[in-house]
Amino acid sequence: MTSSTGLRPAEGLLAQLTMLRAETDGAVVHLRLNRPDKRNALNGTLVRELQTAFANLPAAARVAVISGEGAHFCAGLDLSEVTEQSVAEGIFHSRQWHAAFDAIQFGPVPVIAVLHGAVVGGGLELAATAHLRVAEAGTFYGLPEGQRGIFVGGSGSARIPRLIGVARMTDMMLTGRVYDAAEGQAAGLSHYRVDDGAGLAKGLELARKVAANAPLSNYAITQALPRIAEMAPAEGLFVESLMSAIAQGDEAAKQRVRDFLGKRAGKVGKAS
Ligand code: 1HE
Repeated sequence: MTSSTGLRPAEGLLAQLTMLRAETDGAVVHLRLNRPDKRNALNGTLVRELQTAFANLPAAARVAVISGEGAHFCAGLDLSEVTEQSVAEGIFHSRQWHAAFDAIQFGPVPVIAVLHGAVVGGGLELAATAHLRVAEAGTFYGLPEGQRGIFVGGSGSARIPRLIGVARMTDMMLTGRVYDAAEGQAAGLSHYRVDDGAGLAKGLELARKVAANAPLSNYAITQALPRIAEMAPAEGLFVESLMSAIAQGDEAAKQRVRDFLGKRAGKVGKAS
């Protein structure tokens, strides 16, 4: 049955996931963390299901949206899983998160995270894998690893400083400082801030816009751009030239340029 969001339950492998609820309209796939009784804390099953979902998106998928069921986006690492872990198990556990989170950031489609309530610890690490973040007014961000006697292990040390800088992340981890939605937005944690309850609608609105772009252009933006930004300028600019020629050579790009020149496409800042 199609819901008010225009999405219907996904079929196939995505329908078999137990801690993620998947729905789709074809181009947009919405994955909702579905463990609200534990505030969507990320246990091994949920992390593996995220990896499975992103490795098995339907061929028609053009963009994915991640959100959380219940009062919070995600309470981070399921702390009940770490108390008896050996050092070696801790390393393998962290590497499993890296594999799953890489599958999100470096998967085939742009990803939009819709945030509300707690976005803490591994929940913030998960949010940082997305290419766009929408935060509801009641969102709050924390990195309580310092207080828990642990360290980020879900790629937060690589991804979060690229959003807010090492200095802010150091403060959040050392002092347990919590950012509210407005502070998070100012620091660079979210791209869009909306009223409570309006996050998914905004996320889906953005998703449908992004899905209307040429797929190769979206791929270049989400996969080439962040890599080029990590390169020395000379190497980066060479890759930029290759990527831009590849994207431009695609028939979808040629058609879009012809549409603009033929006055059949919208102008910047105006609806088409
Ligand atoms: C959990 C977890 C969890 C809740 N692991 N079980 N993350 C944290 O340090 C965050 C810890 N959680 C919290 O601070 C709060 O739960 C929240 C602010 C997120 C939400 O508060 P609230 O009042 O809505 O819920 P609650 O009553 O605290 O929790 C409801 C249940 O979820 C409760 O279980 P119950 O059996 O007593 O009902 C909680 O124990 C459970 N729960 N959060 C396990 N995180 C790869 S490295 C990543 C490192 C980290 O992520 S460190 C940060 C961990």
